[in-house]
Amino acid sequence: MKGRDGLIAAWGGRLPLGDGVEPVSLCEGATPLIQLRNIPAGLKTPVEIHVKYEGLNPTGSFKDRGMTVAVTQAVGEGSRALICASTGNTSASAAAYGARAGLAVFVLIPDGNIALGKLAQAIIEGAVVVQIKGNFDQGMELVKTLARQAPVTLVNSVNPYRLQGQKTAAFEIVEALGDAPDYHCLPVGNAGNISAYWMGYSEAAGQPSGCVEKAKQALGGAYRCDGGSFATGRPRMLGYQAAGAAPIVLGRKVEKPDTVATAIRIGNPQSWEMALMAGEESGGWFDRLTDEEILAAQRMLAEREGIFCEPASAISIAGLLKDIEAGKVKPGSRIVCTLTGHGLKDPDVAIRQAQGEIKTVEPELEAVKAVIGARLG
Ligand code: AN7
Repeated sequence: MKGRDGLIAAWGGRLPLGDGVEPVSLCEGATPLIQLRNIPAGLKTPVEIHVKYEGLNPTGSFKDRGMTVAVTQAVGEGSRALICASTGNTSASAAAYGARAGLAVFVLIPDGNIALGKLAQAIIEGAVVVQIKGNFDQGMELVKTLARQAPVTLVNSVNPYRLQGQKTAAFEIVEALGDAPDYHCLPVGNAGNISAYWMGYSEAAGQPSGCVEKAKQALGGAYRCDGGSFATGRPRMLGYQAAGAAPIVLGRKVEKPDTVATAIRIGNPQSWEMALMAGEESGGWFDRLTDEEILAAQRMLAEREGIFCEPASAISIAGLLKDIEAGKVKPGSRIVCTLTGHGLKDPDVAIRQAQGEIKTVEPELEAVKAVIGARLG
């Protein structure tokens, strides 16, 4: 299967790394595109929905796509240390790729607002974890300054190599479907991923985009996308934010962002401008969803399709279903939603959702039979 050896091996000709570079890889990418069956069957509007299950990357999120490219480049530049601010997944990915490359890794995380699985990953992979008594946006400002003053490479998505890696998800989708979908739905936090997908779709279709121009500016002569176009069109990009952390929807920074979807608890997105370009150029839009809507979608996906993603990822399904209901999505469309992170990242939220449903009984046949009878009737 193409991509089994990691995405630099698969897509190197479209990435800003020299020929013959030794990739720092954990065999990321080539994630499944799963067509939903039961959820679309229950809708009044006929649509085809696929999910790009990025939770199956090596550290359980899409961040690995960007990290393999950013860390490979960092090693090539002779860097000895990585730094990032993170709501969790970037830190887990930086810790893993840093360990693989033998680099020191420093991660700044918001105090008390990071999912347990992500914290476990950063710790076991040997990163120096610095909890700041503040939020992600404050951490982001700190690491941007630190990267200018100390010998550390910043691996947040303001590092242009990150988005180059992340754009490969769009390439994989075009390959899997034979062309671009009609709509692509994503959670939006720091807004890097929606920008990266739009770059990828634009390059795949050989069409111009402000996002590609930005990447060319940032990368200079290193920018590369060989091999020509292999799609005829591009999707409308739909970006969803949590109601308590919706700066792009509101058109202003949010000082104290808050949401159960801690991954996207971000009030000042670093790729704000590029995300707006992606929305405008594609004819897409942004919207916000409440925590209740996010959790309902997470649960629906798990119960009806057997797919477990983290809360932030479920917002893409929550937003899509709401927009289908509102008649904003053309009947007969083919849609892709990215499930950005694995459900196991955040066991606390999942278990809280299931509370009251765990039956405790005596270790006796009749007691267990009563539970079975109650469910099957
Ligand atoms: C599961 O890890 O920002 O809009 O520091 O973990 O590209 O930021 C995570 C973001 C969506 C939002 N889904 O993507 C971090 C971090 C999951 C995430 C997003 C994140 P961007």
